[in-house]
Amino acid sequence: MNVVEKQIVLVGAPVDEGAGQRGCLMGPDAYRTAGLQETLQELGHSVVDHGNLSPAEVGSLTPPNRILRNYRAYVAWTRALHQKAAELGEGPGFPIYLGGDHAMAAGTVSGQARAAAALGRPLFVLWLDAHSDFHTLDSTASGNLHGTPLAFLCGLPGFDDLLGSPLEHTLKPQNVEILGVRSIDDAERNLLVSHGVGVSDMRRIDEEGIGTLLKPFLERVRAENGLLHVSLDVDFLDPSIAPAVGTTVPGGATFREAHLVMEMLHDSGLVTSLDLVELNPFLDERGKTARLMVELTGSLFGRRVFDRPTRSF
Ligand code: NNH
Ligand code: MN
Ligand code: MN
Ligand code: MN
Repeated sequence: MNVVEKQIVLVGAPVDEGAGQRGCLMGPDAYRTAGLQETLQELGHSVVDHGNLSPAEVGSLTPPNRILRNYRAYVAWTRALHQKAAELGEGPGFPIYLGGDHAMAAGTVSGQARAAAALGRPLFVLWLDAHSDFHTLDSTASGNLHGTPLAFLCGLPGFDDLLGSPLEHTLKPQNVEILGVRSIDDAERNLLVSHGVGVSDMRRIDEEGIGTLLKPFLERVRAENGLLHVSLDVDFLDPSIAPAVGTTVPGGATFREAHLVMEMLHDSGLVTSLDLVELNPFLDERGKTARLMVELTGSLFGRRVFDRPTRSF
């Protein structure tokens, strides 16, 4: 086996306030129950579980828009996760953030970006999702804050409360690739286009193949000596194989497409941190989705059915 042993750190982020439905707070324990740690250890990695994080204490805040739901919790979680990710990102371990809804990525990715900047490396982000999560606090129509983290991370205005000051280490929109998207609100579409975010929707996946789309992005990460954060939203997957998510959208990635992405990411050796987000165990069918997410994570960490020389992408 051509597996490079990694020191994996599990961080539970039971963020429940960003989604429209409750239940994502049970996500970290569902991954533990589905055997995430054991799966990764069987692949030869060392794994430590740091347990679940708590939100930071925050003082009084005035939400900038009355439609926003649980704004204070968004701020509190972002601050706690940012701090943790900034520390882990500079260390030797590979952090896996166990969500929790996608609002958590405001903290995990901004922390990883801060660490990347301290290491003098650019951070790239692969956002595997049915949605683009590129709303500002003004443009969201649902008020569900899990629809906003990527806009915050790319430095769009209006998010200064999240860390108490403007985000210092923003992502370059061209260094973000959203793959698998099939639900974009009009306001988001305009923002994605005007900022130049990389977007590959399901139609392009159908026409060109998911591997063909992923390859040039990985080549760019390598050419620029980048670090790569992967943010995997359960709804990237087709609802038939992954029902445990509050925002299912038909026509998602198949079992094989999702595995190919993870296998290519593994072979690239480029991934340095991972979010597993939006798992809502309350909606699962006998642990099916949690188990699939664990299996996909195993593929990202070197599980292969038949050993063959590692291909580089
Ligand atoms: N765009 C919608 C909103 O802002 C849906 C976001 N929901 C997600 N994102 N699950 O991944 O409400
Ligand atoms: Mn999402
Ligand atoms: Mn700095
Ligand atoms: Mn989504």
